Amino acid sequence: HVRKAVIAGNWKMHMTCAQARAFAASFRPLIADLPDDREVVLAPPFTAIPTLCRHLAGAGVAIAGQNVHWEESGAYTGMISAPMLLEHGVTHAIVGHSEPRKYFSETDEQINLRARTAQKTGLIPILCVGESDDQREARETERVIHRQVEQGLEGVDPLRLIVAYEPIWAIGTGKTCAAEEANRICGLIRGWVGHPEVVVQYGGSVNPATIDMLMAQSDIDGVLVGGASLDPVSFARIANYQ
Ligand code: G2H
Repeated sequence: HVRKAVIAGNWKMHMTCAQARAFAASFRPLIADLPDDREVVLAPPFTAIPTLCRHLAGAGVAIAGQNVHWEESGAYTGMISAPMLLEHGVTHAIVGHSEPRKYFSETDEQINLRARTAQKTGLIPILCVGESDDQREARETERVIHRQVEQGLEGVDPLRLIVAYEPIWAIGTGKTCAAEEANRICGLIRGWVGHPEVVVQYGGSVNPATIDMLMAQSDIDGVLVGGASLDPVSFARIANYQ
């Protein structure tokens, strides 16, 4: 890999502060000898961010928000802004994950605003894209992802960006996309972004048994891990991929 690999964990709505503290204590020694060709990022729930930052300080783990609002402040009950994240030392923010796209009807336009604000304030956006089961069946995969990339990245600098390809049918289902197919789509995404240096991750049921095969692909520069990032031993094994 020419590009530095980025191994990211997305805890979704899991982990209290007490659980995050216990995770950090177990995880820290397991990643002490990580090769320097890779970076580890963790996206805990907002409430666990200060705890995790404190307990993983100096361990070489970057912290991400699971989302970020496009306004820096304002009347948006329940939302979290980029300055609020930056104040805690957060460096990345996931935008456009399929869950908020589905449950909160987030649009590509809103996701684009989030990505822009993230970059403008100094956060690295992790833009998630991916097709649903129906779209895949209808052979619309490439068209759907092309649109998500194009609209999501309008006015966004490809150099301070991560794109995660997460086929929705592979999320939390135990079905991993075949490594060669994931690689093919990640290569297309790189072409659409139009910059060879952009980091493109694969996400969707990544686990210790599939990580080595995925990371051996030429266009997969990292992974976004949900379920398997909740267990320190599993996530450390993933971070220590061969
Ligand atoms: C996809 C992924 C992490 P999981 O949502 O973003 O979750 O690995 O549980 O499929």
